[in-house]
Amino acid sequence: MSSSPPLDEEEANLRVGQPADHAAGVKAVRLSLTNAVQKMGVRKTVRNLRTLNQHNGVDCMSCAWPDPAGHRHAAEFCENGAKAVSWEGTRDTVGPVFFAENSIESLAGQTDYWLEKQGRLTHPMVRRPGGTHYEPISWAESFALIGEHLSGLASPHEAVFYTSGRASNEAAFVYQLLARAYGTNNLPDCSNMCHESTGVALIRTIGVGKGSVTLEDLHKADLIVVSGQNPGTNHPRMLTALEVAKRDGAKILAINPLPEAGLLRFQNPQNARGVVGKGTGLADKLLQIRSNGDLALWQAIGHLLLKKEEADPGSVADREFIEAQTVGFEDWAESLAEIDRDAILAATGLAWEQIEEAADMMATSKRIVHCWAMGITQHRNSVATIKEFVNIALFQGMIGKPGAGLCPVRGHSNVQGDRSMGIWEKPPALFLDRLRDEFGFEPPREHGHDAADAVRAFRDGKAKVFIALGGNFVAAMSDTEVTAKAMRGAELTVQISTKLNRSHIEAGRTALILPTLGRTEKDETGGRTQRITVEDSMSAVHASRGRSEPIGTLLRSEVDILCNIADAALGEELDIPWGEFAEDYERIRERIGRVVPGCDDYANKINNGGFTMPHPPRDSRTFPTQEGKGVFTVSPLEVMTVPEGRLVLQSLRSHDQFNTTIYGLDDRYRGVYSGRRVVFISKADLDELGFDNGEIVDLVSEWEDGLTRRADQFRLVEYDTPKGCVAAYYPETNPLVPLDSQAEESGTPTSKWVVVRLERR
Ligand SMILES: Nc1nc2c(c(=O)[nH]1)N[C@H]1C(S)=C(S)[C@@H](COP(=O)(O)OP(=O)(O)OC[C@H]3O[C@@H](n4cnc5c(=O)[nH]c(N)nc54)[C@H](O)[C@@H]3O)O[C@H]1N2
Ligand SMILES: Nc1nc2c(c(=O)[nH]1)N[C@H]1C(S)=C(S)[C@@H](COP(=O)(O)OP(=O)(O)OC[C@H]3O[C@@H](n4cnc5c(=O)[nH]c(N)nc54)[C@H](O)[C@@H]3O)O[C@H]1N2
Ligand code: SF4
Ligand SMILES: [Mo]
Repeated sequence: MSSSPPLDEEEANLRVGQPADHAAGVKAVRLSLTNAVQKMGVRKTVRNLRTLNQHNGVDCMSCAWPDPAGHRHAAEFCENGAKAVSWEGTRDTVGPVFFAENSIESLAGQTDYWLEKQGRLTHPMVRRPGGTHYEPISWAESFALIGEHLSGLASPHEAVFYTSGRASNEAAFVYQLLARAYGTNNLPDCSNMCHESTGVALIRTIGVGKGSVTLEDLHKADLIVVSGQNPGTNHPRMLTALEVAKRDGAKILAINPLPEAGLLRFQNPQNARGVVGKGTGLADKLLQIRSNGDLALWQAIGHLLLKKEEADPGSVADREFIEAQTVGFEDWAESLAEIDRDAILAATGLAWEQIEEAADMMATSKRIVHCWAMGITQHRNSVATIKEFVNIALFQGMIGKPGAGLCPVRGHSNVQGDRSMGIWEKPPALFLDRLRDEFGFEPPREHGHDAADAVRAFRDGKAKVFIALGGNFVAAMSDTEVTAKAMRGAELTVQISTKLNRSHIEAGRTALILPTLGRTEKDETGGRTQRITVEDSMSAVHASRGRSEPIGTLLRSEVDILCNIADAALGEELDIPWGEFAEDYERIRERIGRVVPGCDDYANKINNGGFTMPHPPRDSRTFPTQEGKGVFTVSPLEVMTVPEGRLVLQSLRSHDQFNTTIYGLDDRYRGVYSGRRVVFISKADLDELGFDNGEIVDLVSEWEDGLTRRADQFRLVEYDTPKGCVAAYYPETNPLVPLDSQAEESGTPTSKWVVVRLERR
């Protein structure tokens, strides 16, 4: 990056106190409301929050946690939902005057926090080759410019179409249609950096890349495993579901290197007991595992469960299910007959008794839901780890029965919907066939670039045009310096955005910023009040309609922008009615109904209140895998080690951020205030490496390419984390994650496993 943000100032303000032992409660609600009123004013706050997550209201655009099907509370949202709404609803704007006063070079010196905080983008802006500033440009000229660039490429594969998971189903459907009609499957998305490992593992083992539970199942479970996930911070309303299950006697097994506040105790702001009382103690057992110990842990648990079953046949396994509905059991059982206990203890850092206790909890439970997120998916062997606990779910018959199942907890509010709509660089043949039949053109069949391949393609001059439907690719992607340089080499970058971010600064030679409506804003494209649709983490699909006045008169909806780009790039070439799509999104929903598997009669179902996407393993215990059965798999145990004097860094989130959007600099759950450049480290490591708690260090990452990657000026904070495992916030640590450090099979950057050393300043 051209210059470094004001690190000294941040360090001077940083305060560190005690971590909290519980999440949410009145304080969370009070903070979020104060914050909302400050940003939006009282009237807008009331209007926006009253309809948030209500039937016929606005779907929360923060995380993908589902809403209850029937009765909803008056305040059916959490602190994060309120923050996301007020962040979007701010009255501050950045328009032509701001860009005239702030050169791109000066913006490069600001933090991500500062950039987004400036307000909502209101005008289409362009930076021409060699320009020092963004200047206003008309919409018509913007579309023409994109059309010219796309028409001028030697091959359609020189264009890359990125999507962040906030885009609506309608926008996503139109976008993938545009990319494929143009001739490429270069459709990377934030999923590539997020739950891709989940998709790969689940498609192989159960035939569907999505979770197999509903909210009801969570409520009915008698054991909920929460691994590699921090719900208090990232999916706060999941705590309500855990509380409901606990009230009915469920147990919770948490697996995490950190004792995260929300896993320990929860005060539910929506019931009086939670507000006044001590709240619900959540996790019955916390396994403070070493980073990347999960594969070893699940193999050990598998081994123990197999032994219990052998000693008392029928006590643990669902024999009938295994027999009738699965393949590969014998091989799996054989592979775990003997295990290397020392390797397992080294990998997990746990005591054998702890593993035995966890296995007992599994063995004695009848309805188990397994939840997981980034602590599992962002490792080199993520796919193997997920396959391993799927083995156990198959062994115990925990798929497709009430109160049990697999629950990957998604991040972005519509990331799952975007995939359903065809945002995928590796589209299934069936999807492409149906697209062809509906629109009368032959879509490209060869796979496109995922996120990491896209960076390589720009770095190597093989890609030239980058279009982003939302998101902040440069800051979210690994290897920030490499990614930024690659993007600067693009001929054209187009960012369809609501707020200013790093990707507008580290942009192509010609760079466009196209301001778009947020989800809370009224969309009157084509003179109609339009609705959009989304799919949550549990496959429920429904409509969302914004009600606020848009922050500027020039803003356009994502669908409108994409249809205009398509028109400019493809014109009359194909018989696709882009204009009609933009005028009435119902026309898009009709096409979704005919193209997207599982979405038959989409438009009508949406008009009747929504529906849940079919999921054969969940619905009928049938498995659309190659074998037509649930598939047990065997994965070799690999214990990842770290050279002497080095540490494993995991990069994670605070509750005061949404990915690269930093709402504020506090993380009260971890006791950090007014700053984010901290490294959580164990006392044992401080002692062994000879550093003091509170000392300022630089982080240096080491990778096989021999390049040195640095992130400077972090304060060491003594914390309850396993020895050898340190943690710091993302995106600040993304410069440390090597581009080529990716999960096997899924290609996800290994954001939870980066080998670093600390350097004294
Ligand atoms: N407030 C807020 N909410 C969000 C987001 C946000 O940025 N802020 N982002 C959204 C998005 S896109 C996503 S994907 C989700 C992310 O939701 P999470 O996956 O909960 O997010 P992370 O902060 O990355 O936390 C990962 C957790 O895994 C643990 N962990 C790390 N390594 C390991 C390991 O090797 N094994 C195990 N068992 N655990 C490990 C960490 O200690 C941490 O508790 O949240 C969504 N919601
Ligand atoms: N080191 C490290 N890196 C990670 C992760 C990690 O845990 N560690 N997590 C990864 C994960 S799980 C994810 S999902 C990715 C996230 O990657 P992205 O999805 O690319 O990033 P976001 O920060 O969510 O994008 C924020 C931007 O989206 C734009 N935006 C907000 N709302 C809207 C809208 O309604 N429409 C449009 N068009 N734009 C909008 C705003 O301009 C805002 O600046 O990051 C990944 N990167
Ligand atoms: S849990 Fe997620 S979807 Fe629900 S209100 Fe909170 S941030 Fe929004
Ligand atoms: Mo994510």
